[in-house]
Amino acid sequence: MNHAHAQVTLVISTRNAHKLGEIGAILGPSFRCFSLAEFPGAPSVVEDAKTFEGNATKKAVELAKWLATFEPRDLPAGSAFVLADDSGLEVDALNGAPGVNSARFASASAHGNSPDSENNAKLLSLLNGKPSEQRTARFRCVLALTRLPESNPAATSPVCMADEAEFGVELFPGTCEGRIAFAPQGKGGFGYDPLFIPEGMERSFAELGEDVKNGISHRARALEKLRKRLIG
Ligand code: ITT
Repeated sequence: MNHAHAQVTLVISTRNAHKLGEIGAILGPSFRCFSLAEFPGAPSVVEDAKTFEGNATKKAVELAKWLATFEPRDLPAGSAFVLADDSGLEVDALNGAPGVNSARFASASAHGNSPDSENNAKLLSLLNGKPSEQRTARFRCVLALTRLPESNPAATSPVCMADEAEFGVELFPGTCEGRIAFAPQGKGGFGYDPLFIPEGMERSFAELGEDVKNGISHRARALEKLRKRLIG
């Protein structure tokens, strides 16, 4: 390992490849990121909390517990963390919906994600007839960070009994204000990006491209706080 360039190791607790790509691009080379693709047995988490904070915490802690208990591989203990991102879109005219349900807005099931195109179509239809000034919205992101506990070579699952409090989760919020367009615009990004026009701009996140988005997004703002906390 090259110690001239100190790295923080993160295991990113997401199954959303777009989020993963943005997190890696924003954090850059000072962070060594593992994804869930490298841990195919990791449990999937039921996101049933009512807040972004609650769901981000669940995603971080459940993966940390599993990694410590079942995956004694060579993650550098002490400087390795699990990072989870829970995020979504809050539309003022819809009293904050879709909010924590953003990924499954158009889904009949409480836990199954729905396709982005269906979520966007549902949002547009609910805002049908609303003028620009009634289309204000924000993206919100809450990151949850927890240190990876030392795995126990004796393999008697020391953290099985641990509850969430023991994991000392730190939360990093970020928001990006904007408004909802009248029709999808642009092909970049993911999720609601074709419908989200950030404040002060005329084009959507999907049109602005990843460099612009990653400079001002909710995720970028939350990750900036995380970077300050971990490497100053
Ligand atoms: P993981 O839980 O595995 O991380 P997920 O996609 O299910 O993946 P969330 O529960 O946090 O993640 O839901 C986030 C949803 O909010 C996402 O699917 C999009 O619909 C929307 N969203 C969040 N950030 C976004 C962004 O930067 N651009 C567009 N839509 C975004």
